[in-house]
Amino acid sequence: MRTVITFGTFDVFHVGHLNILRRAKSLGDRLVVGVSSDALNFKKKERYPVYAQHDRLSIIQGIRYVDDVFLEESLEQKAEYIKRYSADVLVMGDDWKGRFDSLSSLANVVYLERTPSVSTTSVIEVIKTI
Ligand code: C2G
Repeated sequence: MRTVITFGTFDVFHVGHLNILRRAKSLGDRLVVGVSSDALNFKKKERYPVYAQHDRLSIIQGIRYVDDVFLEESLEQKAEYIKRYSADVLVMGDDWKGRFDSLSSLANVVYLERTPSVSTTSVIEVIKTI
């Protein structure tokens, strides 16, 4: 059983999110997703996500590629989460390239290319103009 773990806010779920979850799952048998908490997001981006954490958790849990979800409370706890879920592979989008190489003694660290031309920010901007 090869376990893959990945992390993200997944706010205003879009096809870029779906693509990375599908590709992450294809690297193993079980996909576990750490969904960044509202508080962690505020710390990181100085704004709260549009969707509250319990809704983002429900959406991610409902995706067919996802086997388990949990709340990611801190960016610095990735080693702990990898051990807790016995993850063999850590998947991150390539906007994080190189940032988690220090974890490669714990798991195989893979950066996947982001889906071009879609982001939560661009969706919010489009909606604002409607
Ligand atoms: N993503 C993607 N293509 C896009 C947009 C996002 O592949 N067009 C990926 C990101 O690279 C990330 C995942 O979808 O792997 C979730 O994206 P975000 O919610 O933006 O994640 P982020 O805020 O970067 O949180 O501990 C990790 C951080 O909390 C990651």
